[in-house]
Amino acid sequence: MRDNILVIGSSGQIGTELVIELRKIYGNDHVVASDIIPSSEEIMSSGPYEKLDVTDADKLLAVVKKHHITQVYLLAAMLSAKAEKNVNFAWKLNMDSLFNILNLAKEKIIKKIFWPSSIAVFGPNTKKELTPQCALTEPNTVYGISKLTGERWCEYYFNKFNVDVVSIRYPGLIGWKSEPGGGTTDYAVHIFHEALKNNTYTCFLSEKTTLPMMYMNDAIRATIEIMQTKAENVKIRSSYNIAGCSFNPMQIAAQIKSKQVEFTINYKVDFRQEIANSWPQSIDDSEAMKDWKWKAQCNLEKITHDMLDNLRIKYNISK
Ligand code: AKB
Repeated sequence: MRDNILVIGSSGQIGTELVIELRKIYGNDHVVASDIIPSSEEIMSSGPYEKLDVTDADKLLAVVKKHHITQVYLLAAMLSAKAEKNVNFAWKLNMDSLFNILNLAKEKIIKKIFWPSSIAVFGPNTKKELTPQCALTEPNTVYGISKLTGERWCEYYFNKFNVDVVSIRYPGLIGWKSEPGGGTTDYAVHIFHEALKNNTYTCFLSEKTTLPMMYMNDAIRATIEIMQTKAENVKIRSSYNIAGCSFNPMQIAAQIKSKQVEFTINYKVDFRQEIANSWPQSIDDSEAMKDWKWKAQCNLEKITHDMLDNLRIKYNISK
């Protein structure tokens, strides 16, 4: 029997790109997009879409049954910066959504789950450079606490109920097809849009704030690769560290300038600086490399080149 896939959060930064890639692999009719708001034109016109609030367990079950869903990618979540301003709702959304999906697998209604964790599971006392898989996890943000708690529940459901759930700890993600919403790493996407539209950007993190980042192509590939690898290769059922490249606002600005864009960056630090300060600067992803052969391909130079090229087309700006 072919797998039928439900992507929850198809209008978000990852969902917008993941649905299209999954449809190429599994066929348009086998990948159902879902969100509380409509997804991109490309998604809406190329396959099934369901309006779905994942905290509504009854509606979720109805959608899963209607489309004979076997696999779920749960991407709906409130990210770090927004969660700090919406503590109770962020906790409810991030935890209820996960339990609703884990329980579907526990009851054998679905077979496999992808659930994203984040570098936000680490905290201010964690080793900052090449943070290992099993480093100290003492997050001090609502988002980080929800992701760490989610990791523990994923491992628990795997051990106790044999639920086939896999997860990766995403760094900050950069892509041109959609904009991020509510994260601390969002600056690394907005900077490209503003560079091309206004030739200037005011950054909410200080110039030397180094964070782990990843290009969306790598993130989508990692997501699909861990779902497709044999279950016995997945030795870690909480969540895997994965690394792309690390850089700070000053370095990304220098790359943008080196591509002949007239550009100035200013700094106006806000509450997101404290969140960024609590996170690692770079990640050791050797466990993912060993277990399911993960390897990132994009560096800052390639990301900058690709982002500017694609956004120039999007905004109809000539070189
Ligand atoms: C955020 O900034 O909140 C996210 C993340 C690192 O998980 N991009």
